[in-house]
Amino acid sequence: TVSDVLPIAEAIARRAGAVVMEGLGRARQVRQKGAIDFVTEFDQRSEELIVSALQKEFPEHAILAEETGLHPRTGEYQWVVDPIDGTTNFAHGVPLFAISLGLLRGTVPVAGVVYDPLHEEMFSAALGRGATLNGRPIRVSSQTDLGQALLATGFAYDIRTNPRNNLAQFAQFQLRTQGVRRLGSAALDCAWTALGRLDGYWEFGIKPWDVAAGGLLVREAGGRTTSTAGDEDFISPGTIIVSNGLLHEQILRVLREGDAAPLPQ
Ligand code: LIP
Repeated sequence: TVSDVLPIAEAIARRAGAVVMEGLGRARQVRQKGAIDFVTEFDQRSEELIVSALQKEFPEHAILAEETGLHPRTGEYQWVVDPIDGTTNFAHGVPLFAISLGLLRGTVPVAGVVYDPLHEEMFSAALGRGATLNGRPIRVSSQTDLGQALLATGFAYDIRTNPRNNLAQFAQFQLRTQGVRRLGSAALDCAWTALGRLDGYWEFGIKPWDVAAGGLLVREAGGRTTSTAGDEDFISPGTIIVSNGLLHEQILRVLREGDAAPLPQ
């Protein structure tokens, strides 16, 4: 079953986490991918370790990794790998980033791990088998009032050129919640929603490797994961909302109505 891959994926994520932790505070940009999008040597070393380990353990599985792209296979399973989710935080020495390994069957996430090596927090889930933190079951929050909710979001690397850059939505939610955090790691935004530290997270222009594992974590922790249009498939559109489920329709309404959405009484 798909849950059989979890111990292997967790062990690989831990090994990658150890490599990344060696570089905290001393990472150097080695490749500029865009105006504010770059790679450190530790992204590369982490990804090399993960990809070669996955190819050894699951030779029939394809892999899509953030830095080296697609390693195709003919089977139905594909790993999506973010060797350091929160690269910008990591490169600046900000201690908030994670390793994310998601397993897709088609575009449906069926297993995933998100590992935060700083806090030694291993988030793990398999389809239909629940979500755990360090082996203990986790559940989303029970918050029902958006006005009292703590949300997170992020901004894509094309924020300076893309008119739909999420800044308007950031302001609209700030006025309609207890607060919105921009933590810099989509994988942890999702994992913390699954754990109930956050009540929800949304982002436009997100990549499969950022959110495949995290989106499953939230579903398996009793929450809801959709695209920002409310579709079940959040991988193909490259947009996401995760929430405790109770707040999902309220979040969709603010994204749909913008400034016209009701303000808290
Ligand atoms: C990052 C995401 C973050 C998003 C950034 C970037 P990376 O992933 O975790 O939520 O806002 O634009 O995509 O590049 O650090 O793996």
